Order: sequence, then structure tokens, then C-alpha cells
Amino acid sequence: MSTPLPDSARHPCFNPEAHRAFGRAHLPVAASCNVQCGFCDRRYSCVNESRPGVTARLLTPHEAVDAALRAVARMPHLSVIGIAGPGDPLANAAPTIETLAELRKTLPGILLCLSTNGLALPLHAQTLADLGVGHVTVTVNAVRPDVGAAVYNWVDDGSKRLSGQQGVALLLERQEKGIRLLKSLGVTIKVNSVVIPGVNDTHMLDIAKAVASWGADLMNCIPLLPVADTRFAIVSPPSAQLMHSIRAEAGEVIPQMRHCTRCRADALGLLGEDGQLEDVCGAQPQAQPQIRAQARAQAQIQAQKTRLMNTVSRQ
Ligand code: CLF
Ligand code: SF4
Repeated sequence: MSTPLPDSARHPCFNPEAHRAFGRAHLPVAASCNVQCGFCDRRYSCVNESRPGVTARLLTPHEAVDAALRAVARMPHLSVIGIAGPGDPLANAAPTIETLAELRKTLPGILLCLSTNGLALPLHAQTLADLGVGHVTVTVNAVRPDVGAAVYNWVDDGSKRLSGQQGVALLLERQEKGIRLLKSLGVTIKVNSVVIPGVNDTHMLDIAKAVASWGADLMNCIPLLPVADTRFAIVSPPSAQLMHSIRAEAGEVIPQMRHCTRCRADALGLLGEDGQLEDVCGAQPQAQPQIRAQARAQAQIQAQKTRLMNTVSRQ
């Protein structure tokens, strides 16, 4: 009998050797977000739009697990199921955790993965580790509030919406605490950093040094993908040469991922294959207004829960 591969060896994002053999499925159960990045717009999904933040439909936890079972049955090379949006998985903690818990029961051998901005990570790190989520990605676009204030429009702490450096300071505090906590719980951590020319492109080495000192295992510098109707819509993406030198410099401090394909929130299959979960879940794409209405409803429920938890923790 052959020996099973260690977890990171069969994770297509964490191991460059694995991405041609192993695939991932993203379950789009997390509609809303608790921060607003200047480059993000989750309103559109079309055949020409393959990027983080877009999905053809939102799924309930039950639908998501059903889709995952179909996907794994059809694609035995799927090694990872991730939750990566279209909003922030931990800003939608209830459906995210319900989905992960059910997956852990129904697909015990599958790797579980999650990608978050980190704002709610300290609150949920222990639960994620208990559920066997072995790989977590935290997006860190700045480690100084003055740089971050140019990246994020606002940061929502449930009871209040913080803008400028005050919001970023809170986000940074939570990202550091969350990463340190996850690391102490044995979770493998990648940091994604979106490179925005003129905003944080000269800040990547600082990010690399900071996140390495917090315990992150891997860094993924992602070139900005300008999206229409966002603050950075007219910013030119970094050149291949700039990305090469950023990764070379940051790579002196922390290993670099260089094969990211900037996946959709409902991506399916090998990285870069452009598959979508609806290919297996049999459901029709939703109209985008319906997705937005669902996202607003989920955001309201989550804001109420966060307010309640903040009140309880202050007592
Ligand atoms: Fe998905 Fe992300 Fe897990 Fe991979 S993607 S949640 S770590 S299973 Fe991978 Fe896609 Fe790049 Fe993300 S290629 S966007 S890094
Ligand atoms: Fe979009 Fe993610 Fe930023 Fe939220 S954290 S605004 S989903 S890119």
C-alpha cells in the first residue's frame, strides 16, 4: 500500500509541484464582506470575468456540501475544498462553519482551506483548527496604517464602520493576532498581498518581513487586476518585471507562491482550468441582483451577531 502524501504536498496552491495533479473546489457560501478593499467589486459574473469575488451563484451550506460531493465523485483529483468568497468567509461565519463542519463529516479525507481578510480571524481560529482546516490564507495588503489607508475604503467592526488609519490599525491587529494563533494551533498559513503600483508596491518587503515574523509559511504577491467602477480601475497593473523583482526580494525572507491563477469564488478543477462549480451542481446561475440581495441580508444578520458578541465580550 502506498503511503499517503503529507497534506501540503497535495495542496495545489501551497505546493507548486502539486498544481498539475491536484485540483480544488471553491464553495461560494460567503456573500458579504466586513471590509472594503479599493480594488474589489463583487457585483459581476460573466464568462469573461474570472477573478476573485465573482460567482455564478451563492449556495446554502446544504447546497454547497451537495455540490462538493458531486465534484469529488466526478473529479477524483480534487484534493482541496476551499471557501474563498465571494465575500469574506469569516464575515459570514455561520454558513462557513456549518459548511466546513459538514464537509469534515462527509469527506474526512479532503483538505479544507479558507481565505480571509483576517478581521474576524482571532474569533474563529480555534474553531477552524478544531474542524481540521489545515490551510488558511490571510490577505495582508499593508503592515503600516498609513499605507493601508490608501488600500482599504473602510473596515467594519460590527458596531462601527472605521475609515482611514483607524480602521487599518484594527485590521492589522486582528491579522497579526489571527496568524499567530493559527500558527500555534498547527495550521499552515499563506499570506496573499495584492501589489498596487504607486500604493503598496514598494511596501512588499516590509509585509514579507512582518508576516514571516508572525509565523506565515508562504507569501503570494498578486498583481492588481483593475476592475471597472473601483477606485483602482485606472491603475495599470504591475509589469511582469516588477512582479519578478518583488518576489525575488520578498523570497529572501519568506517562500513565494508564483503560480496563483486568481480564482473565482466558485472555481473548480485544476488551477487555471476555468471550471466552475455550477458545472457539477446542476443549478442555474443566479441573477446578479438576487446575489446582491442575499449578500445584503447575510451582512445584516452577521452585523447583528457581531454587535451582540461585542456587547457580551465587553460585559
Ligand atoms: Fe482556494 Fe485559496 Fe485555498 Fe487555493 S485558491 S482558498 S489557497 S484552495 Fe490558490 Fe486560487 Fe491563487 Fe487562491 S490559485 S486565488 S492562492
Ligand atoms: Fe473584496 Fe476580499 Fe477585500 Fe472583502 S476582503 S472587499 S471580498 S477583496
